[in-house]
Amino acid sequence: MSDAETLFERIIAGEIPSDKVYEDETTYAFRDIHPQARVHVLVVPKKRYRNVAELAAADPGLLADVIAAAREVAVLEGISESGYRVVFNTDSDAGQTVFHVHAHVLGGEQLGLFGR
Ligand code: IU
Repeated sequence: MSDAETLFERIIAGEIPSDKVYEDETTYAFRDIHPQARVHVLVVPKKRYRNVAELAAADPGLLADVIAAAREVAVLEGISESGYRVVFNTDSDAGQTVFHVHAHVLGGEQLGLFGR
């Protein structure tokens, strides 16, 4: 297991500092260190799965917790009315770099279109 694979577990454990936005029993949310929008928060389930596909197959209830936490983040960040995007980069072509599933919550400005 590489450092990148254990990084979010260490953030959740408080071993690496993070700018926490929200936490509950099953999820932890913190600001992305390289924000791609005015609001860019990562929501991570405390239990580790490699990507959203594995999470959905193994524990759909925990996936629902992640989506609900993303909604809480949007409310806390004041973007629940203006709108926001929830993204799960999944494996190579999507550019996933940290293999502990996480939802990107993006908003606070007009976002560009998807694609290349
Ligand atoms: P990705 O979906 O796996 O590509 O997203 C990983 C994100 O984790 C990416 O946006 C990084 O900026 C972010 N990140 C972070 O917030 N803190 C870190 O220490 C590291 C990556 I490494």
